[in-house]
Amino acid sequence: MTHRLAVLISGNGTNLQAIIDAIDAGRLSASVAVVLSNKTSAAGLQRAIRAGIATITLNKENYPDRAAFDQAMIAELDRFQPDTIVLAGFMRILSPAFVAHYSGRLINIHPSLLPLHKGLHTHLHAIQAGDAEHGCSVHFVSDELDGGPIIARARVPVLENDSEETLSKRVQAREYELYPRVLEWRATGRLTLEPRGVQLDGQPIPSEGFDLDQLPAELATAPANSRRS
Ligand code: NHR
Ligand code: GAR
Repeated sequence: MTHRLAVLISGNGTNLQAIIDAIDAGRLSASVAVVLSNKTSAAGLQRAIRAGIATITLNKENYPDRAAFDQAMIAELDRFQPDTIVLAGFMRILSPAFVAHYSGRLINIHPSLLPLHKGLHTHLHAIQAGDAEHGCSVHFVSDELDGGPIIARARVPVLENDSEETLSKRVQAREYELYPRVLEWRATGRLTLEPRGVQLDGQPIPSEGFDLDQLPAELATAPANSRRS
């Protein structure tokens, strides 16, 4: 009955931790059915184990090509019957076959205000471009890298003396607010991807997604079962 998440990671897993914490705090009515990593060394795997969540690690060296690797991911993930596949610092590009298999169920958080700064090293690019603001975006995944339909974004200022590190920390703090929020809309069946675009409560959403700091009233309220932890 509860909405089942599969979380894909490659590294630290702090977004995974924010999701686990939101579930524990009653702010997200979902369960993490499985965590999959393409890196044996990913620290996020320990976070999953500590939370009693099943883990899968797949090493690309054991597969002849991307298609075979992605088919193996599909086979492993489908055993857990996930409702939503959550990319959380997953650093490997997904094949069209993978994207098609999970069409409308595959979501990513990207560390920029999309459509700005697609790809890697986004914080450096925002600084070098002289952007006054930066942030993160949650989007449905399509075959166009970081180009799928945007669901919501959160902004941060870029400060005078920011380094990649100081700016990324500021952005990540917002990721931990934004991702559980969006996933709660999924878990409660409010958020879907339709042929005509992203729908929330059966209505189209702005093409640049919602702004976390300017949510319409019906989205801004915390769920009834939320409690402090
Ligand atoms: N796959 C598809 N099809 N579409 C997207 O939008 C995807 C995706 C897979 C991952 C996350 C993404 C990000 O948020 C993501 C979005 C990895 C790379 C990359 O270049 C780029 C973007 C993202 C993730 N990966 C290299 C590769 O060859 C490897 C880089 C590395 O291992 O460090 O896969 O930014
Ligand atoms: C996050 O900041 C996420 O936005 C970014 O990597 C970090 C992962 O941190 N994602 C990408 O760059 C995707 N290419 P985490 O592993 O601690 O959640």
